Amino acid sequence: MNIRDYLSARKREVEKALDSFMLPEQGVFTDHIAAMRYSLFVGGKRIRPILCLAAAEAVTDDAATRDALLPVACAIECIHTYSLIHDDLPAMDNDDLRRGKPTNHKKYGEAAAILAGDGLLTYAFELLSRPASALPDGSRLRIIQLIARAAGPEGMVGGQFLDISNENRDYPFELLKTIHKSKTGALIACSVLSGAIGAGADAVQEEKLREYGILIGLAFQIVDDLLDATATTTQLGKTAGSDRARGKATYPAFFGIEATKEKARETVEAAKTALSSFSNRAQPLIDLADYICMRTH
Ligand code: GRG
Repeated sequence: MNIRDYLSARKREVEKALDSFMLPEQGVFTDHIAAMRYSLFVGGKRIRPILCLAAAEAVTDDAATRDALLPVACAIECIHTYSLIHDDLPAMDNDDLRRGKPTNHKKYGEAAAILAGDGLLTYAFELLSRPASALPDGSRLRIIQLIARAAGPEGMVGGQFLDISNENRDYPFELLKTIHKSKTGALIACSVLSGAIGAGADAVQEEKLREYGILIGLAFQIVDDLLDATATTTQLGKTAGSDRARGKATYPAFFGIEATKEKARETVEAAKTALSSFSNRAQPLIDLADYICMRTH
């Protein structure tokens, strides 16, 4: 299956699962649930849940084990969506457009958007902690810890804090790398590692997939920096050029466009090399690394 067909098949699978796991719009909390569902289903490439499932496929061909990871994959997408809702708020990036549609606070108001984000983050952990038949309790607990760490103060939230508190300041490249790895890389890396752990990876497989996840997490953000500097708002579905407007340090600001493209390519090649000992069941992960490098939105 080529990568485009693979991505659309997995996207459909993830969206079906998300719809079945997410609370229905009914009862006394209808309006709150509608705001959560709005951002969850307004679009999105579903890269993180797809990486989680593809990592599991690289480790096992047991379909039941892979299916048991669907709640994990969906929980990660809920956390990602919460981070986008909060990132768009007036106190943060103050954006009007996300996934090509009005941001959550533009549609529902600021207070409802904050709560939609809070609801998605919390609900993700409810989903993760539900007993899943084919996922042993030991790996489930490890996955929950891993995701909490990746999303929390030493991961995405901490990275966002560093990013915001250093706007309009000159800072060393090492700090930019830390921000990229924590703000964006951590959740992507943990999507891969969760899939590996849930599928019963051995220690060597786990280490290789950890390395792959960290590298593609970094590559993803390098490409995001490039797209922000070179693509249009229509292509991106969110405001283009916002990094420069907000005085953010980025790879293109440090190295220029061409050298940044080369760094993205090198990082993706290193990620693919980390998978050299896997069977051809890891092909989707290899293709996903290339897709991350070549993506246009
Ligand atoms: C508010 C706690 C908190 C964290 C925000 C993720 C994040 C941290 C901010 C988003 C800002 C941003 C645009 C970061 C660049 C990388 C990134 C996460 C892009 C969006 O991810 P995609 O491209 O989005 O996977 P879709 O819409 O396809 O899901």
